[in-house]
Amino acid sequence: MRNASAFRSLRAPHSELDMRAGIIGLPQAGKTSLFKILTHSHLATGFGSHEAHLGVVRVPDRRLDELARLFKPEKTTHAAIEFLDVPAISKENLREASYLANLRNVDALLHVVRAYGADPAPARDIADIDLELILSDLGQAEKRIEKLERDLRKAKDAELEHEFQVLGKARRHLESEKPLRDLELDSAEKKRVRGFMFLSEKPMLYVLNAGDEDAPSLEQLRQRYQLGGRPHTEVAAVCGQIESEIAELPEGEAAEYMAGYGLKESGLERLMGATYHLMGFISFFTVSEKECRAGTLTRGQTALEAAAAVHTDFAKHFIRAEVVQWDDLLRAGSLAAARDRGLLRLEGKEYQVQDGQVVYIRHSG
Ligand SMILES: Nc1nc2c(ncn2[C@@H]2O[C@H](COP(=O)(O)OP(=O)(O)OP(=O)(O)O)[C@@H](O)[C@H]2O)c(=O)[nH]1
Ligand SMILES: [Mg+2]
Repeated sequence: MRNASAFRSLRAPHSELDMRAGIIGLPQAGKTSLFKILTHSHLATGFGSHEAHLGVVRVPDRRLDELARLFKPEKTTHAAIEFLDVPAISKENLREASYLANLRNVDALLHVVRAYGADPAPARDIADIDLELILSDLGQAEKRIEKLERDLRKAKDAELEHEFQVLGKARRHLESEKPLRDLELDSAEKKRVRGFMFLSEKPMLYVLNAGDEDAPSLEQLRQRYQLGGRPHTEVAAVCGQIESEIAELPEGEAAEYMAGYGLKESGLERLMGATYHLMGFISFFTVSEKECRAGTLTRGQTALEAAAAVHTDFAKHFIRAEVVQWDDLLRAGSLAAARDRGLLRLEGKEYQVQDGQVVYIRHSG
């Protein structure tokens, strides 16, 4: 855990991150409360803070824990997501180069929306913040377009022409006050746009921060405010106040409090589920006496990509992948036993890894 000025560039303390996410929202929406729920850190909330916070969260996974009980490895490594809590979004902040740079560097945004207290208006708050992101992107796109126009007047260049054409599309979309995350592009165009790290292009998790009275019915908030159905977005809810306090308690006490409030799972588990769903992430596992580890892929990624995620050499010298569903392996008791029972399947480079599979890479390296 580190504190850092919001206006300095924050760098990841760990190189092995599965994802980076930025927490944004209006003043007092509950951003720091959410950060505490995620990172179990002890921070003061409610001071109109000008500090940014950076924390790495180990993604809880019962499947990995059970595999680790079987293999008793020296090391168990959960997936890791870095969260960045920045001061409230405002026109001023969005003009700060370092504030922008921090947000541009994340893979997804979590927008904390006030759904507690008097007259909550999540749809309005979401529209306001989305508009700020859109205007910031528009400024950025226009600046680049002007430069491209100057350069293209001097010399023709196919690459620059393509960039010019894609940015024109993006600008028209932004001018109609729509976020880039719902602009349809082909894969070459998408790659171009991604290079600019536009804020409104990032997948977005809307996190409704509800009052205590909504604790037993958090799943219903999404319907109440009708926030579903937007492309590349997902909706989750927390009770910021109580859940950030519960996050500071020892595990046994936490369970008791959660039950008392009618909370069915921890805020961390709920938010991780929504984040994985938003990103289209699946988990695969690698197991040995040395290390049991959760790896992250997006749905549709292959055995070769899993190998590369474990070790670049494994991908280079890839022969075959042996795959087995985590609970089949657990019941068999060992990889050898699973192999004997025909539970291990031999797959090639192009095989699409499924959520919950243990992947054993055979390589010639
Ligand atoms: N009643 C109620 N108050 C809340 C809830 N969540 C947050 N608050 C209030 O809002 C204050 C701010 O919460 P924070 O998590 O610090 O909000 P923030 O978005 O980080 O605020 P800034 O960083 O100042 O923009 C808290 O101290 C609470 O007083 C909630 O669920 N219920
Ligand atoms: Mg804060």
